[in-house]
Amino acid sequence: MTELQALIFDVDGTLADTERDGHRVAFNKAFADAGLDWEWSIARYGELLRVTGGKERIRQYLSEDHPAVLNEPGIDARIRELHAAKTRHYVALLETGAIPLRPGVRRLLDEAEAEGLRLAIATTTTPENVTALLEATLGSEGPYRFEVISAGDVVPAKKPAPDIFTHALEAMNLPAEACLALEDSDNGVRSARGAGLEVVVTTNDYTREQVFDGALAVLDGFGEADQPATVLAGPALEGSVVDIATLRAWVSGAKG
Ligand code: XBP
Ligand code: MG
Repeated sequence: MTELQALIFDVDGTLADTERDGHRVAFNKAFADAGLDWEWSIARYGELLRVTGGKERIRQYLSEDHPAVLNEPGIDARIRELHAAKTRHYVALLETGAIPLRPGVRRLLDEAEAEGLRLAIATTTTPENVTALLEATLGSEGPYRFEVISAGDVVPAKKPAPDIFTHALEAMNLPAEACLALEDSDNGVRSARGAGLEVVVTTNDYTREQVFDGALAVLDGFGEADQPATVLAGPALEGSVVDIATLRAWVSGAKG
């Protein structure tokens, strides 16, 4: 049986709760800067999260709420500019330290490294955003703890397509059987499963009601001693947190 050798983390919603108070706020600031009266409420943003990728999300919003704008000349460049402004706002927001890692993430990263597991990232978001989050939460060395950071437009088809996980696997030169994906969304699970990976899900407010077909386990978080994790679907948890021994047991259980 192939032993677990690496963890591949999603970023938004998995490492940190970035969507509602991070990305959404940054999109709205970019719209306001541009003199637009577009404003994404918490609920509306939840609907728009069906589409991954910020530029793709703006385009989806326009198709639903301002279809005529999509036909204006230069719209592609305009979306790119709005998105670049959004990225600047998002990075500035992260630099204030406003968005922490989710409970248990730092512990799991430390344990994984102590056990010699390799770490990677597979995310839809823009590379600058990943660097900014990891530096703000883990310090200047944060990004270097991940051997591979597969992010954003490096692949043309974003999640739920499998491409970004396949990209990370190829960069690590590891087979899917030797890795485990950590995700928070149905789009992420479909992407990871499409790349042949087992997946463990930690849900958040935007993803709690989603269906995670094919996931090994679904929890409300990785848990900390003072914030026990709850299993929402899958095998029972021994103890109150998800640790590397738990992940290894679940992966080998799935392989039979
Ligand atoms: C994250 C996303 C991204 C972010 C915004 O999905 O869908 O679009 O919301 O990032 P996942 P950009 O967690 O599945 O990777 O604006 O930089 O695209
Ligand atoms: Mg996510």
